[in-house]
Amino acid sequence: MHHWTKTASLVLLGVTAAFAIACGGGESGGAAAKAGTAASGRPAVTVGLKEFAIEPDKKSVPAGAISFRAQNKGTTPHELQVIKTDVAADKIPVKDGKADLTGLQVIGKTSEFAGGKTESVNVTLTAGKYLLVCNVPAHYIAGMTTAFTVE
Ligand SMILES: [Cu+2]
Repeated sequence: MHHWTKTASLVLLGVTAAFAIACGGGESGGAAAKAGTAASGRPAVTVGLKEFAIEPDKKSVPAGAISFRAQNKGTTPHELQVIKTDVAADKIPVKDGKADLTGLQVIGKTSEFAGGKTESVNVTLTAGKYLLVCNVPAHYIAGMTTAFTVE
C-alpha cells in the first residue's frame, strides 16, 4: 500500500523560486533563474512525455513542494511516476515488460492519460536522487526514464 503524505497538499512554503538551470550544458550550480510556478504557488517542473522519452524542463530543483506538470506530447497514453532511488535511470530490473518497482519509493504519479492532455502531480521532495518514469508496458524499456535530482 502507498502511504500518501497529506502534508504535501497542505504545506505552502514561501519559496523564492530560484532554480538552478541544469539543462543541456551539464553545468552545475550555474545560472539561477526565476522558475515557473504552479497555480498552487509551488515551483513547477514541466515534463514532456512522448514516444519514447521523458523530457523535464529542468533536471534538478531545491527540496520542498514541487508540482510536476506532465504534458503528453505523444499519440498514445503515458504516465509520469516520480520515484526516489539511487538506481540509475536504465538499471531498474524489468519484469513482464515493465520496470519492477518493488521496493522502490514511488513518491507520486499521474494516471495513464491520453496524448494531447496534461496532468499534474504535487509532491514534497527531500534531497536525493530520483527517476521520472513512464511504466506503461514496454515504455520504460523503450526509453521513458530519466534521472532527476533534488538538492
Ligand atoms: Cu509512456
